[in-house]
Amino acid sequence: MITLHHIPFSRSFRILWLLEEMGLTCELKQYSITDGSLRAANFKAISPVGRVPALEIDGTTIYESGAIVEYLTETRPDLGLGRLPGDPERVAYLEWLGFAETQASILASLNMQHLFMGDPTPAAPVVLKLEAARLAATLKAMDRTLADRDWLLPSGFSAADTMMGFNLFSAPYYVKMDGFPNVLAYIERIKARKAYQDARELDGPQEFYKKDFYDVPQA
Ligand SMILES: N[C@@H](CCC(=O)N[C@@H](CS)C(=O)NCC(=O)O)C(=O)O
Repeated sequence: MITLHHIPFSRSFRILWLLEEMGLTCELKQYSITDGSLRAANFKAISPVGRVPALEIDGTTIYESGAIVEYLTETRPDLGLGRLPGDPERVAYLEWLGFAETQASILASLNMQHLFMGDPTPAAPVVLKLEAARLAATLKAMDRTLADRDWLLPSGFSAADTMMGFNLFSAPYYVKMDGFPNVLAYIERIKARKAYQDARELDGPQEFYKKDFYDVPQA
């Protein structure tokens, strides 16, 4: 039995999607970011600062999405979704796993300020502008990479795409995507994958974004 601790439209989607790509079924334990369930003592025993994803598997429990991805791909190498030591794409693969959190931390900052810090502490426009520009820079790097390939690594789809791909469903709330045509085409390729579609069915509706685009407010 595999158990995934999950919030719809959060980083735990990376793992839900990867499990679908691997043909592994899991039990989903659903949480909400706003109802206090992440702060409960029984969940903090699983994930010390109360964050998702956390995965119970093979008699152990792992938190941190990148660590979970590495564990899953390294313990199931026959499924071909990781790039193990010795693989010529190993370095690029590890870079994308880490870069996914560089990009996600910017998104988390934008989410925090646009969605969770309303009155009486309005977010600072200068910070929002800076974070949107930093997000655009990460999209530019992806767009350059995707100019000559379908997936982030030249040999084809990998778990790096589930780590990075998840971020791309939040980025358009903060950055106009028309400047990144290769990323837009990549998003369409992701949406066409059966495992992605099946994971979305299991995911449930997102509860964060209330409008299509969050612009930088005028100072
Ligand atoms: N680096 C961690 C970040 C996990 C994380 O921050 N998850 C968010 C959801 S996307 C969360 O659980 N936030 C709850 C909170 O901050 O209270 C990972 O990649 O797993």
